[in-house]
Amino acid sequence: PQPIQLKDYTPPAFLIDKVDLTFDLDEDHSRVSSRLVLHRNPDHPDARAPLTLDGKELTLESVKLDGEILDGSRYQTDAESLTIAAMPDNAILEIVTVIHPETNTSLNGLYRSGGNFYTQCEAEGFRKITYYLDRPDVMARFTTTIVADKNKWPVLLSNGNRVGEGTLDRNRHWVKWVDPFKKPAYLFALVGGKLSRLADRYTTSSGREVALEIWVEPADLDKCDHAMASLKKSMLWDEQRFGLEYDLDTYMIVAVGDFNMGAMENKGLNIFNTKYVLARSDTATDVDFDGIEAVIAHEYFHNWTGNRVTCRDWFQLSLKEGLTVFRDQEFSADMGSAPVQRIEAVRTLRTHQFAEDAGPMAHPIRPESYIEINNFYTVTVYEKGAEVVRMYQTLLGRDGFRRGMDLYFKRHDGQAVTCDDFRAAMADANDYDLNQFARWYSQAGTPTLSVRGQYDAAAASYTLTVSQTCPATPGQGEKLPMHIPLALGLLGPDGADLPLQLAGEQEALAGTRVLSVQEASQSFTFINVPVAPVPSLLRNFSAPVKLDFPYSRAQLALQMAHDSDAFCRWEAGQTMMLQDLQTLIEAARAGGELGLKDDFVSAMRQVLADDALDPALVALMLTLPAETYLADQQSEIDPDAIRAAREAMKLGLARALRSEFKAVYSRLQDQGAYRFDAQSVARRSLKNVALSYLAELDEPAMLELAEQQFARADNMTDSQAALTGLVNWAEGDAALAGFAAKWAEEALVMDKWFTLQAISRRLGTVAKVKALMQHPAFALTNPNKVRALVGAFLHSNLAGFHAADGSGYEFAADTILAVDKLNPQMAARLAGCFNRWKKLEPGRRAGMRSALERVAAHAGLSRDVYEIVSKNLQ
Ligand code: DPP
Ligand code: ZN
Repeated sequence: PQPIQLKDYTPPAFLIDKVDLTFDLDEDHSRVSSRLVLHRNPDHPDARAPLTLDGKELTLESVKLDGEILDGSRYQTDAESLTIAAMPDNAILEIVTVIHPETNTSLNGLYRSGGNFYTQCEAEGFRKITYYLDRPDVMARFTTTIVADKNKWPVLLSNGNRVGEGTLDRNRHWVKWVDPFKKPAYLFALVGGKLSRLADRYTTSSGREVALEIWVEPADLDKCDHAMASLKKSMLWDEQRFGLEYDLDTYMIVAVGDFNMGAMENKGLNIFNTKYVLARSDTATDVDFDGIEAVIAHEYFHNWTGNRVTCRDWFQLSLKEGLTVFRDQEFSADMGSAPVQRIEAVRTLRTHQFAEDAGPMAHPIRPESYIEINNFYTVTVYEKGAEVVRMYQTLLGRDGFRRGMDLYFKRHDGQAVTCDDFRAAMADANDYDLNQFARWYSQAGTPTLSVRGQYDAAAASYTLTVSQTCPATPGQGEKLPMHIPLALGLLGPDGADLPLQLAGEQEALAGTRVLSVQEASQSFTFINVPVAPVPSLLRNFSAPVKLDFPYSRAQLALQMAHDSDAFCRWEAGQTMMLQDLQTLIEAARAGGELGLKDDFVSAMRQVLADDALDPALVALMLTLPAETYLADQQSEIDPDAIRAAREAMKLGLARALRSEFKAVYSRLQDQGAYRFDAQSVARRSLKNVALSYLAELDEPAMLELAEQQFARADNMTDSQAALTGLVNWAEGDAALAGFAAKWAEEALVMDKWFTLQAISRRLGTVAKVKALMQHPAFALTNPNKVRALVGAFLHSNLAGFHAADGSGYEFAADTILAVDKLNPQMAARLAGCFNRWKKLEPGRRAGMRSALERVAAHAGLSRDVYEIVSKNLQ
């Protein structure tokens, strides 16, 4: 397979004004009739270019051009296209194709799930429905008529407004939808089936009445209230924060259990993974509730950032995704605790995106080439993309950012544009030079910011020297300096913020300020600094970089106890924790003692005792970094040493702070009936962190705490937390069995049951995972199940996956190949488990290499998996 390059972009030869689709849905095939009104694109360089439509896995029945049936000599088809060489400048093209949703296991295009019909068209699924110009810069007005059996598929949905319906012969009925907004094909959606609806209403700020509908399987109707509440909050928030209103009379969300991604923002008809819709307090955890609120918001926000203004080509994916993730993060910050949301976003970025940026798949947020676009729906494009958008706001301020957004919509509503257009709107609206900032879009890799401080007592000045470097990444040897906003404060000996005054400035300002770092190395001198300060750097994580500053342990302890910036407070604790984990890892490799340092233990004790701190922040400060994150800090990865070190720290803290954890647990234990609000979530999170430490102690009384919580819990957050503590011990078996019996019918709860075992240190072995794949609730065709069991094991169980005998690698290769036959997109995600292979110790490295080579040599590999394994082997 050949890579597609950004530099090869050319505008389409034809544009489509209007498309009328008729779907005739049935059990053993479906027929799609399409009528396209096309005209030649004056912006295309060749005025006589042929028309080449994209199409895959289609059976072509007929082609009509301006009313005339074309015989086979007038067009050509191959596996991926249909070409008509002799095309008039304006034409009406009618095409009939037959497709097989009933055997479509890729979950791309039109497919079946639980008997119903659903679509997923982003990025290139529409070409599996009919021949079309399947590219986002071709925007057309869609009309869709769906015909199907009345009893089997009573509900028939598509984009826009329902304009007609009726009955036909053979017990069939039809529904017609018109979408008044032009859109790219990737935003097309169709749903047909037996579904029930939760209905509500919303009145927009200008008085538009919008009907809100959430469509789910009938048994799930009692799990939609949180999603509906989240939708209404999102609609209000976007009006208040960005002045953006909804633009159709109906907003529909449909939940489906078989879905490759989280959700999809199809115009007026979002299709969601059930995981991001369904929640009842007894089936979903606080993390699930939070995720639903964020994803509902994310897809809703796409209506403006993605749909009204879309991407010119798929290289610009971050234009809509980075921006929309940033918007949903800002929304979540306003709905809950802003610092907690921020720290969690940073954890995700560091654990997953920094790893991607350091491995064989590293790419800038605007990639320059791809083999399979589905492989570029990445944490880099999404989460690092969101950090890049956040940096505009950090540099320009909230009001400046809003001015840029307003100009972006004023210029580009109804268009398909590029990341440069967004950056130009930000620059022009604020008269701010963002030329250097463009490097964030073109350079991959995580920059390191090295900061050194020099206090001059005689001059009462403090000079920070800031240098930046960025490591080489595949295809990019040399990097140029980036434009980096560095937010900081200076702490006095009591931990309070000192006033900040740069040399040359007239007055001092209190609190945080943002320095604009643009050179490879540059200095900033603060004056009137009465004492040597402790710098509080990268406040609120103002840029997606690694920070290097030689903090002393005492300085870290001061920041942990007093920094006014919650992120820096958490970060100081993480820094100390990482230093000590590193020491433990080295000790474990050398077979030495695995003891904790006193200053670390007492800093943690102080955190636990600080009543003024948000309990959620305390919980985060006590949460150890993931094994994979620790692995990424090593020059050579020894999975067993990492596990031993991490467990030694957990057990060491549990022993040292036993009475503190017990006190916290008892204090927070009884909270009354379940509520989902920031305060209740915070209290539950700290209580359950305390329980997770106590459950490490090999003491019957502590396990009894977990057993009691498991038995009494009225909500899934507490139930899952208790079970997590129990599964590492033999006592967990009864609890696991009880859990499975109770929730056998709840697919999303069974996903938790699979994951808990896949990542457990006691149960998470290749043999156990294989056995669980035979469980009746597991299905290799269902992405949620594959992610919950296989994905969790390969990606989140470092020591289990990297078993020294290489069995994890053989299992990974076998499973990737099996899934690839069904669903290449899903298989490629699993294949990412090899991305760290070059950093493993030599024995495991060899095992991983031969597993990778076996996959690469497999005949009939998909483009998706080919791209991942070939880039790994390069
Ligand atoms: N565009 C979709 C989303 O991010 C892709 N899953 O919301
Ligand atoms: Zn998105």
